[in-house]
Amino acid sequence: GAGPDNAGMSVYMKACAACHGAGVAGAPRLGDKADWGLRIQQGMNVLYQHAIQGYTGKKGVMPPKGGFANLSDAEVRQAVDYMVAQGR
Ligand code: HEB
Repeated sequence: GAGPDNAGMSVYMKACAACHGAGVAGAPRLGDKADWGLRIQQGMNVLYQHAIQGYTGKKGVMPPKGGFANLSDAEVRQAVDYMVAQGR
């Protein structure tokens, strides 16, 4: 049914899966608990900020909003929620 999880999944599929599906360019793969564990420990606010504003980490570059500047901050947060739920 409709809900935040599905909204997050659809944003993920559109804007994030190209890198996070296969782990392209150092991106943590969806569902890879080993890679997500320490990231999740940073807290959701850091993950949201990194996804919305972008950042350079040890493994590569996360572009702001995955390069989809048309996404709202709320949409990006929903995608992060979806990714974190798969990474726990
Ligand atoms: Fe990304 C990382 C989200 C898209 C690449 N990302 C990341 C993270 C998150 C995200 C949450 C983690 C952070 C931390 O750890 O702090 N993404 C996301 C989302 C999306 C995305 C939500 C959709 C919007 N990405 C993307 C893309 C790409 C990427 C498209 C490619 C181009 N990322 C990335 C990388 C990383 C990330 C490479 C890692 C960095 C380091 O080094 O850490």
